[in-house]
Amino acid sequence: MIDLRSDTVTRPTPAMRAAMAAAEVGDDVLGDDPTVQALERRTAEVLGQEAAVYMPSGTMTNQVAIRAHTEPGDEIILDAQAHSYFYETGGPAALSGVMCRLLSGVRGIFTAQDVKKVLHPENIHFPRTRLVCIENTHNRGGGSIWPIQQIAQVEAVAREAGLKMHLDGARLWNASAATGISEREYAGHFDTVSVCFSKGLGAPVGSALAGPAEFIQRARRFRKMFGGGMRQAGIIAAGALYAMENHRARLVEDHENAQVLSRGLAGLPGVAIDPAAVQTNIVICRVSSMPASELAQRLAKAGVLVLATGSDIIRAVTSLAVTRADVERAVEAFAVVLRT
Ligand code: TLP
Repeated sequence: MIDLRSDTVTRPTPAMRAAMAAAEVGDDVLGDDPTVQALERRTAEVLGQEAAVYMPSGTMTNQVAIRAHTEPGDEIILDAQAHSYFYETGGPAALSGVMCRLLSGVRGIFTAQDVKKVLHPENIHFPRTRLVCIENTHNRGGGSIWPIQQIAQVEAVAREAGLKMHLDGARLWNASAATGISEREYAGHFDTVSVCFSKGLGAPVGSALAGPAEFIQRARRFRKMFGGGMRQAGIIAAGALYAMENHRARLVEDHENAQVLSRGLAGLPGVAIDPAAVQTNIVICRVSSMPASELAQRLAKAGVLVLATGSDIIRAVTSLAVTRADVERAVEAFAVVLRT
């Protein structure tokens, strides 16, 4: 099977498993796991933030961030396609009791003006707006990269209005690999940053939330409350640390493979895709000759796994789990299925 469903499907490499097997561990809830601590320190350093806290998932780092930035009844501003809103099971409402003010960005990317338009005047009728969330790269935007200037403009509007900035950087690594702009430079525009080790970097489990030391201490309480306090988590943290140190540079290979895939798909009947719009490792195309779910099923029979993320939308993601040859074979499978 060629698995293009997500970059979450990657399995730990032998070297990563060796690092995990050799990890020193302790009870992290009691503050005793040296490997978790090393990962947290190193993550904070890479992101240029004061502190970081390791959690089981990107959903938890985002939702803990939202919870720690807000109180029930507050409002947060984010794109309508943002993972934190679209794919996190109603977390903002259920876990934080906040209102989501949704923006309609272009491929998940909105403007400072969009934010300005939804700010409330100081008045007893309105919820208190607290937070602007940005996702970079943007998943449902097709791995789109936020221009750093545009982040700075949004930040300026947010700061002026007294709002905090949170980055869902599940794939910040991909943005940095593609642009050469460091993770630290992107992160400098935000109060808090969530990063995932279990996507393109290929670690089996985990994400981190980075930010000011005092905020991260508060986030630790919510991590515990949400059930994310882990014990000998050094075993998995070692995989995350290994991934962050060794797998960032190779992400450009995934981006090249996404290019090969998108160019291959662009030539096929009933597929709409602009390869120039594919900036990182996520390839999204529209299909017109059959429902996307049916195409996904037929491709699976031909040995290629993709996700139908809309009635006419197919998503294919390149990662450590797929080679150039796999991607070429996937294009052939698409061609066969679409022509029959
Ligand atoms: N994304 C997954 C699915 O949930 C859709 C995927 O396959 O792409 N932020 C972003 C931008 C994400 O893409 C994801 C996962 C998360 C957060 C959540 O991470 P996890 O899966 O660790 O909770």
